[in-house]
Amino acid sequence: MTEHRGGLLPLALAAMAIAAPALAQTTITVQHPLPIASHYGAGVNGFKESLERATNGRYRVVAQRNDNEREAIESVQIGTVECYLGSTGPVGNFVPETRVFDVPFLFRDYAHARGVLDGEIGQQVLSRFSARGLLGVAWMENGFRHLTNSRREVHQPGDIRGMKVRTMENQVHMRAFTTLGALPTPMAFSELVPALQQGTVDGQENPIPVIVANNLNQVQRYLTLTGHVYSPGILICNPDVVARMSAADRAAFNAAAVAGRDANRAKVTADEESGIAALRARGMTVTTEVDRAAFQTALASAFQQYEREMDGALLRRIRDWQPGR
Ligand code: EAX
Repeated sequence: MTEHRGGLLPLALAAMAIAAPALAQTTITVQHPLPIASHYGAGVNGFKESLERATNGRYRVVAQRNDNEREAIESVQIGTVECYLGSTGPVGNFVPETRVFDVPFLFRDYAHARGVLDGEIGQQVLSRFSARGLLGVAWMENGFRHLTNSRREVHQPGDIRGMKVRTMENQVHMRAFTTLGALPTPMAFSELVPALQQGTVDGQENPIPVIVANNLNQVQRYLTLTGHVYSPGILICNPDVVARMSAADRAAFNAAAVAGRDANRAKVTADEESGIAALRARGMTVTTEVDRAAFQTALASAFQQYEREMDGALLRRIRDWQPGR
C-alpha cells in the first residue's frame, strides 16, 4: 500500500469507509449433479459470471456438486439450498406438469425441443412450479438419451427384453422400459456407477454429455444411439431467492439464467459432436443402426396410456410444433 505522509487523504479515506454502507453481498448456492467441466457446470458458470458482473459482485454464485438430483431439489424446496441446475429426471415428482416432456420420441431434434421449451408451452409449464413452493427459472438441457449396457449390442426392441436398465426416478421413463419388456430399476445418479460395477443393473440410459463426463465407458461396453427421449435440464430456485430483489436485480437474475442456458446448450452441442468418437476411442462398441420405428411401434400401448393420463391436446401441440407457428 502506498505510504502517504500526513495530509487530508487518510482522513478522507477513513471518512469514506465509515460513510459508505457496507456493500451487503448475497450468496446464491447452485447445486448441480455432474463435474463442473460438464454441460451443467457450463450452465452454472455462465449464470455466475453474468449475475456477478451485472450486480458488481453484490450477488455471489457458488457452485456445489450434489449427484442426487431429487435430494438437491428437496433442499431447494425447503430453502436450505438456493438453486438447483440439473436434469428434470425427478422433477415430475414435484411438479407433475413437467412429465409431458418426458414422453419418448416426442421431440424430433434439438431445435424442436429448445423451441418448445423456450416458447409459450415451456413458459406455461415453468409457471406451475410456484404452486409447489419452487421457482422454475429457466429450461436448460441434458440432451437426447441413449442406451448403454454390458450384455450385448442392441439394434431393436427385442434386444433389451429382460435387461435390467437403470432409469431415473421418472415414472414416464419407467413405463416405457416396462412396455419394451425391460426391467426398469429407478435410482439416483449417485448410485448408478456402483450398481453398474456390481452388476445390479445391466444398463442405463443417458445423453452423450453425461456418458462422457462420467466415463461410463469404464463400466459399460455397448452404446446404442436410440435417442429414445429428450431430457431437459432446468434451473430451479427457492422463491425467496428473488422475493426481495429489486426490479433491476431481478432483470439481471433472469438475464443470467439465459446466459447460463446458452452456455449449457453450447456445451451439449459440443459434447454431442465429439462425444461419440471419444467413447469409441475409449473402447465402447457404438451401434448407430437402430430401428427407431420399431421402438416407437413397440411403445404404442405406453403412448396410449400417456395420452389418457396427461393432457393429450398438449402432447399433440408439442409433437406438431413448428418454428414460427
Ligand atoms: O442430470 O440421473 C440421470 O441419469 C441424469 O441424466 C444425470 O444425473 C444428469
